[in-house]
Formats: sequence, C-alpha cells, structure tokens
Amino acid sequence: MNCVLELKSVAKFVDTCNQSWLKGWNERNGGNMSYRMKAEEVAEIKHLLADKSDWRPIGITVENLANEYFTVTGSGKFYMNVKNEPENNICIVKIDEKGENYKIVWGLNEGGVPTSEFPTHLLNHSIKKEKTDGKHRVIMHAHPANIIALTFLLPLEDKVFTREIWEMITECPIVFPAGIGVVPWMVCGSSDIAVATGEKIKQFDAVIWSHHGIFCSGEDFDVAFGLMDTIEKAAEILIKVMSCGGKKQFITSEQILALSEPYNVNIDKTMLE
Ligand code: 2HA
Ligand code: ZN
Repeated sequence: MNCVLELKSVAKFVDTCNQSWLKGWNERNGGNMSYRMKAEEVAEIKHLLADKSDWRPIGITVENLANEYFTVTGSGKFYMNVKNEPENNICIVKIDEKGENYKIVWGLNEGGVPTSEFPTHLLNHSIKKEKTDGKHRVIMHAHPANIIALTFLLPLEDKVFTREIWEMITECPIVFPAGIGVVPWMVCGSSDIAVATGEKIKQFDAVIWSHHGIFCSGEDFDVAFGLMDTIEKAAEILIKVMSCGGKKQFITSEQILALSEPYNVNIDKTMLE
C-alpha cells in the first residue's frame, strides 16, 4: 500500500463523512466522527505513519484504549471538504500505553487537532469497547434538523423519545431495540457532556443531545450511519405528523412488542412502561 487513503476503512471514513454532509447533517464544521482501527489495518499502513505532533494529554484516562489507533475528523474542519481533501481534514492518532495521551501520526497536513469532542468520543469508545467485547468501532456525532427540532417539543426523557420514535417507522424498534437516550443541554466539548453521554451509551447506541444533535455508536460505519439515518427519518415523520395536527391513530405498545419474536430482537419493554 502506497497511500493511507487506499486503506478500505479510511476510504469508508471519507465516504461516510461525505454521505453525512449530503444528508445536511453537518453544516459548516458541525459534527465529528471517529473509528477505532483494527490492528491488521494499522499494520498495513504502519510504514506510512510518522509522528506529526508531540504526545498531548487527552484530558481523561482510557486504559482499555491504550496503544489503539483512531481515524478522526479535525477540529473546526468542514465535512463538506473531507471528500476532496481528506489529508487536510481528518487524521489518524495513536493513544499512548497508559491511555492518557495521544499524538497525530497522519493527516491534518495544513495543521490542526482532532475534534473538540475527542475526549467525549474516546470515553464512549472505551465504554462501548468493554460493553460489546470490542465489536463497536465507530462513533459519529451530527446535527440532523428533525431530531433537534423534537428536543424543543417533547419532554427530554429517554422513554418519551423512544416511544415516539419507535412508533413512527415499524423498523425502528427492530433497528434499535434498546431505545434512545436523551441528555439535557450541556456545553459541547465539555467533560459534563462526555460523562452524561457515557452513562447513556452503556444502555443505548444512540444518545440525543438536546438542542444540539445526536451521538451514535456502531460496530461499523454503515450500522452507525444507518442508526442516525433511521432515527432522523422517524423524527421527520413525527414533525410532519405534529405539524398536521397530531396523530389521529396510534400503534399500541403490544403491537411494538409483537415485533420482537419474528425479528429475533429483544425490544426493551421497560421503555414502554
Ligand atoms: O464539531 O459538532 O459538538 C463541532 C460540533 C461540536
Ligand atoms: Zn455538535
């Protein structure tokens, strides 16, 4: 391999940023994404990596991410530009052997640092790595309009959002049977939002940031993107229904739970209580 961009997961990272941009979820420098690379992927490009920064403190300790490599979007960079200039807008970073510091080893050629939400991403990667036996590798945050709109309309409660969103598209409870978490408005990039999201990500794969956006975790790019896309589409339907005077008929909780058996998923019935 002669170029980092030839690595399949890097190409997919770039394409997923572009798909997210095309969806309208990433105005200006909005949103950020990170991918925990596989050891065999790092081995394939190791000869193309070089120290491009000193070790810098992450701000938190993520012991189970020691020595891992992440592909990550750059702070202040625009998703709009990732496809045409990936090497200037994204980077690969290495975590040190204690899980306390990181350094840039590829990318951000015109300068820059990883996303302002990097500590939030790493804390949540750490939790999801443990909870899923290492299966989850992708975290993405974006600003889909209908999800944000709903946070001005519905009570900011996990169960309310889950029930309403599940009802809008029958696939929803099958795609995210655990439901959705909601955190109140907080300063983005702060340790408060990192910790609050981390608490919710133990239970859910998607956490709505009130009046801001959504944060999704998944085993690969398609699963994480598909989760965000499904929730945003359901939110759009709900906004349309509310705009047209509200629901005139409903799906019952029993009907939602009836999907568990045929689709072999464990829809969390406590979210419907
Ligand atoms: O990357 O979306 O939450 C900019 C943001 C911060
Ligand atoms: Zn944001």
